[in-house]
Amino acid sequence: MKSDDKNTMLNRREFLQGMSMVAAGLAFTPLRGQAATETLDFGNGTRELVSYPQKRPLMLITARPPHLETPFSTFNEGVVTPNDAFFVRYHLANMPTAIDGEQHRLKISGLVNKTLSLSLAELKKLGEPVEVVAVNQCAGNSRGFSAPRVFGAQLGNGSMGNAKWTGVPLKTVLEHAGVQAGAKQVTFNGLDNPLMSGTPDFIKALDIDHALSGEPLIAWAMNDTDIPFLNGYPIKLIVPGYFGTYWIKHLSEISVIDHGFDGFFMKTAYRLPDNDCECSAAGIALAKTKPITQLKIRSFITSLRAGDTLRYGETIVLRGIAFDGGGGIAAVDISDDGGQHWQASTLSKSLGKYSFQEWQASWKPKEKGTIALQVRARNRLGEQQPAVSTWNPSGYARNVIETTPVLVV
Ligand SMILES: Nc1nc2c(c(=O)[nH]1)N[C@H]1C(S)=C(S)[C@@H](COP(=O)(O)O)O[C@H]1N2
Ligand SMILES: [Mo]
Repeated sequence: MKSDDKNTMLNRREFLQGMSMVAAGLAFTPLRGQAATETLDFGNGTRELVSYPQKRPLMLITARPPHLETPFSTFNEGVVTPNDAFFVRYHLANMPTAIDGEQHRLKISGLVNKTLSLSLAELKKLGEPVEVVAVNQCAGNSRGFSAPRVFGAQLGNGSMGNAKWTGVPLKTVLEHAGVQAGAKQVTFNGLDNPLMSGTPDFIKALDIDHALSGEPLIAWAMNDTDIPFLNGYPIKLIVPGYFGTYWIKHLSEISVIDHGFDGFFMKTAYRLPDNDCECSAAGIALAKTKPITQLKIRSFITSLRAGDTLRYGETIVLRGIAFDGGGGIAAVDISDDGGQHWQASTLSKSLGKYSFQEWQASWKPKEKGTIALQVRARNRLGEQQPAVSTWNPSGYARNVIETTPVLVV
């Protein structure tokens, strides 16, 4: 029997029971054979759809470590991204393949009065659970649209998702340990490790004020159920409004330190040009960079795909999503004339300032032919998406006004 055949026999229940990704040594063999693909609107943009445990078929970026994107049509199913459709991103190949939630411990050490090693049950007893609906977006989401092309995974718009997270505030845990004077940053590490000794571990840091602000959470539930294995079971750091890179999965170690953490994934990777536009020109070395932090404002039409055909004379309802780093979406407008005129959309009830914000607008094509529909969001801070895309060497934080060309006949 080929391992692919064996994999199809693993049912969902087997994985949910022990949260084990290994059954008979089948760790992370994607379920192939459907031969289904999705094609992104840039060069070499065809992606195979593959099934991993607890996941519906997602777009395969890399198999080891698993990197999966959400097909964009998912975002039209609802404002909350289902767990089985949520994207997956890992950096290190030596990742856990089986985790016993009851045995898992979260260690808190460094500049604290008392070093802690907390079980999930102990963590849950530290305080009343809190909930936040928040967008997890990879810094490299939409990187594939960068022009000139940049290094790194050529991602479409599916490396983002919106979920309800339940957990305990990081602040509560840190206060339980007792933060000492002189604390400057807090570092976060998960169970995954590098495969080779020269590769740096994936560790991220937050400033102490941010860590103690009450906003970051240590979550054990995603959309009211266990966090899927590939999204960080059994606990994950949630940093509302910040890019996904800070949202450490399989969180196992927290350390309070008296200096700025200078590990590879803070000091070298996940950085933006340190200037007002956070942008640079291709081929010119960057003078100064800074860590990427908050999400930039974005919006999408989800109810139409590029190339869809519409009937002249018919009014349709356009739908989509918008989000930002927590300022709160104030308005989403659409344009069918290259941005000369904008029509206001109606915003649905908000699920919170860190959530996808649903919008809709009635629209009637004024002429036949190809029409470029555009969508633009503005937040309560007055920030608005730019009409022209900026560029940075890693293709991070793309947030240009999106255009969906449709054919009216
Ligand atoms: N332990 C661990 N946590 C991690 C990462 C990782 O490689 N290891 N990658 C980060 C990055 S860059 C992103 S975009 C998000 C992706 O979260 P998801 O896989 O749950 O969608 O996880 C973050 N947390
Ligand atoms: Mo990421």
